[in-house]
Amino acid sequence: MRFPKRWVVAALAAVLLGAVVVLLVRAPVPAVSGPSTAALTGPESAPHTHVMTAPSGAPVPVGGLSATAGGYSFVVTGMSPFTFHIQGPDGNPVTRFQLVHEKPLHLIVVRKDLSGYQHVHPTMAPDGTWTVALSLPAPGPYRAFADFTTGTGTAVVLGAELPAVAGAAAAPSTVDNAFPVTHEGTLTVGVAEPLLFRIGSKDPLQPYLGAYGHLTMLRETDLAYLHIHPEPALVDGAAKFWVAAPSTGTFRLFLDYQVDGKVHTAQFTVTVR
Ligand SMILES: [Cu+2]
Repeated sequence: MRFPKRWVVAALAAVLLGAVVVLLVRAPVPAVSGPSTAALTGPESAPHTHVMTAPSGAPVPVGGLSATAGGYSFVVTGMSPFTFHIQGPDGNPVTRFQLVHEKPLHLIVVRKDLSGYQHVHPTMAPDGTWTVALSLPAPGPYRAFADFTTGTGTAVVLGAELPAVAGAAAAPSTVDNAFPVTHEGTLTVGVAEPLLFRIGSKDPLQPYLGAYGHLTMLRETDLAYLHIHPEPALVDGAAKFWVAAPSTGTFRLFLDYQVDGKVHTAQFTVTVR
């Protein structure tokens, strides 16, 4: 019995599509306790999984585009030192946060031109006021991202614009390019693709804040924010991330990692077509 050729082609395509779907569904899921890639609508107990299982071309959520989202607001109250609080849906400062990657809140600061990246961990007073020393030399402005999970399990990323501080010391960036870092992989819109980072040091990568790397991805045009963690084990010595690009365009990637007890940051520019 002979089938028309186009039936055979269609059947083959269906089998291949099935295989792709199986591969996507089987893609390893990184630590589900990581900071969210931007869940801004309602409770989100399993950040990252929406990205990992996103069907081809599905929208990838980003965060940090506004200071208010999901009922939470990033309220800046001072610049020297930098102080702020997170206002909750009830109008009061939030005082309960979950530890995510060993910290209750991760603060990323970068100048609007994507230079001067800093990743710091402020401390919170009992009334919900967060404080950290930030050096923000002119010219600004800067953008600050507060990445946290509330005590009730809502993962949120809020972004606020900060002015430069008159007289602030130069060179605050934590990007040190201490070792050559190479990356392999091609990013695709809406599809989680592997991205491997290899550190050119004689010592191996060590866990830092519970992961073999912390990848912050910022879109050049509007500073849309994604934060991603790798697979829990190294792959042939490399940190393996699964990254779904939210759109085409140019992105700046900042990789925080630890070698020989010291934290370093490498940066990359990636174009998604
Ligand atoms: Cu952090």
